[in-house]
Amino acid sequence: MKLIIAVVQDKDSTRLSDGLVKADFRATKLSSTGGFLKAGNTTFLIGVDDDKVEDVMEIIQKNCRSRDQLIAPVSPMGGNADSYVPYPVEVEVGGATVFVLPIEQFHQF
Ligand code: 2BA
Repeated sequence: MKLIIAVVQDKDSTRLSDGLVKADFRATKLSSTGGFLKAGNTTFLIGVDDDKVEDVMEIIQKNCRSRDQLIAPVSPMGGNADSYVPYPVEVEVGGATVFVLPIEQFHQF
């Protein structure tokens, strides 16, 4: 068994959940925040049998797309000066960042 952790953009999260439910996969959605943009994103935890990992990858690829995002400079006043970016930055935010981890045990009580 594997645990798939997928960080996706909020805009794609409903479509991805619908795609997973439709294909009979179970998932948990967590609200998360990107460390770089400090913007909300969604993290999916999906537990699946090894032979289903590729099916889940296809669903993720089909439902999540990358977008360019322009980050406007924000004054550090009252905030953390370490994170201040003094000029607009355009970054391409990926459709999904996916980790696949081996699961030692799975229990449901
Ligand atoms: P963020 O950390 O907010 O990053 C958003 C996008 O900003 C990234 O898109 C990347 O294009 C850019 N970026 C991130 N760090 C950067 C840096 N130090 N310098 C320049 N540009 C940078 P993605 O790579 O597609 O990542 C989308 C989101 O996936 C990330 O949001 C983060 O929440 C998660 N993520 C990406 N890589 C990760 C990793 N190795 N471990 C954990 N989470 C990760």
